[in-house]
Amino acid sequence: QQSRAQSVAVLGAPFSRGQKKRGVEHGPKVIRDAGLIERLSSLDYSVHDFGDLSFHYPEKDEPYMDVNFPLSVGGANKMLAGAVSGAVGAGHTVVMLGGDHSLALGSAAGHARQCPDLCLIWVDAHPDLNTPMSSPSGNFHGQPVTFMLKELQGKVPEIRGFSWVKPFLSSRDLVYIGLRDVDPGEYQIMKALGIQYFSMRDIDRLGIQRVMEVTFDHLLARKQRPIHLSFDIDSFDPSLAPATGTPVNGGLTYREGIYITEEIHNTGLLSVMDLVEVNPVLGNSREATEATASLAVDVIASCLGQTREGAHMSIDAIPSDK
Ligand code: 5AB
Ligand code: MN
Ligand code: MN
Ligand code: MN
Repeated sequence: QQSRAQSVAVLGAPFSRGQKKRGVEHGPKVIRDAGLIERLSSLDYSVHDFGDLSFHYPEKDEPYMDVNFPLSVGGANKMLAGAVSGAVGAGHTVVMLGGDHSLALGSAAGHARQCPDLCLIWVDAHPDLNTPMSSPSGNFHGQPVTFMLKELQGKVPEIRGFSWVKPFLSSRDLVYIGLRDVDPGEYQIMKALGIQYFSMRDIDRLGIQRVMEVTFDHLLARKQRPIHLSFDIDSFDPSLAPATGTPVNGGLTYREGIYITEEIHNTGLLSVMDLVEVNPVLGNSREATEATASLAVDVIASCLGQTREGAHMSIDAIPSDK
């Protein structure tokens, strides 16, 4: 059915300095506790759990323009880039567990070292496309895409901790899905670069099936290439994913979210995925936190081939007592 090597590497990145709320560094633990490894093993994969990266933080890490913790963010992403690159190079499909969304910079940059022709699907309430000058918060988790885009080279200042970063993505190789909270500077960049995006309003108008069709036309029609999926759990409606740092009303339904990931799996081209912004400290109850983590597991399993029509495990015949 699928031709890709079926071995999955799970890589935890317990990092939270891309924003100011504590707790998101526990994302990898709660997602594992929700049964991730067992779920992936029950699909047809050999699962390699690489554990969590351990980041070290400089004692002094003053803001640089509107980037808080520049040395921590730059350093963690550099380390993550090496880990992702290594895992992809070793033939794994990679699942990166955040941590906040600043980590997508390192994850995608490491992926691009092995797969320079990758394309990026960004599922999020937010485009994370502020520059260090336009950011309203100073939080780097609202800026990682800016540092990936070749067209924005020259718009980003040199920042301590970021000297290793080279833009690697063309704006036509990026599609956003789920947007509903876009800052003025972000909107201006999306329009100026002609970035393909589907806001929640677009999903209302077109339906999620058409959205995915146009997404793949846009990214894959010219040529088949590896997909990097960066999935922010806040793309879902807060009623489904309450335990996250920047919830926005009017998000994806469960069925829309899972349809997106099923379709990505069906391309056979998923190479690396990020699952970020699960923050167990922000759930109002234990149930709320567990529901969010369990949703994250569903998203990941669906990306890797879990279907709603029945598992396609290696059962060759209808069981009988013969
Ligand atoms: B997330 C905001 N645009 O830049 C900013 O959760 C929010 O990774 C960013 O999508 C949200 O601070 C970052 C207002
Ligand atoms: Mn995000
Ligand atoms: Mn977001
Ligand atoms: Mn499959």
